[in-house]
Amino acid sequence: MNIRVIYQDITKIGRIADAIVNAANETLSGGGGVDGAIHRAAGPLLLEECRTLNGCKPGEAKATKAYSLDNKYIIHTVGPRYYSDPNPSLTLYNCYINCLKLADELGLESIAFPSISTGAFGYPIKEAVKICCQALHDYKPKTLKNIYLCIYPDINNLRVFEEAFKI
Ligand code: AR6
Repeated sequence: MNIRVIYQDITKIGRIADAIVNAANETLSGGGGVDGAIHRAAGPLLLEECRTLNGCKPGEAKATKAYSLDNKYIIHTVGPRYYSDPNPSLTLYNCYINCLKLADELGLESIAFPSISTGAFGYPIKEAVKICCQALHDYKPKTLKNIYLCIYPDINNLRVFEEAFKI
């Protein structure tokens, strides 16, 4: 898998990513941060489909259509709340792995991730990037070829990801 760290609003990555990942919450009914941006960009039909999914547990992943966005799918995952999750590193690891698995099940070649849990859910960026690195390193892809890590809008977070993923 090619892994690229990019400074990019994930809602504007366009069709180079077959799927974009949403850092959602258990209700899948929208919110702030990247979740809010994705719902605004995809349009109100996204919320209608999300309401049929019966929520999502931390570490799990569920796919919807992408509606007004140019991607084929949105893969919604729920990261750990750093200060209350019983095992935040395992939950975060599961988020990345389950999104990758779902993308492969859908036959996708490319997927874009935001930095899951490092905003409202309070996961320290330096710890989160290690988990992200480990998960992407451990995963054995089937159809997936390109992974984009969309780090935005915080430049410091970008530097941390660039440092961790430099070859
Ligand atoms: N593109 C890429 N990354 C972004 C964008 C964007 N458009 N907007 C923000 N980020 P957060 P969480 C970064 O809070 O910590 C929501 O209310 C942001 O700077 O979006 O998993 C949900 O509904 C940060 O580095 O997600 C949940 O309730 C990263 O994305 C809760 O927040 C993740 O920040 C989930 O919290």
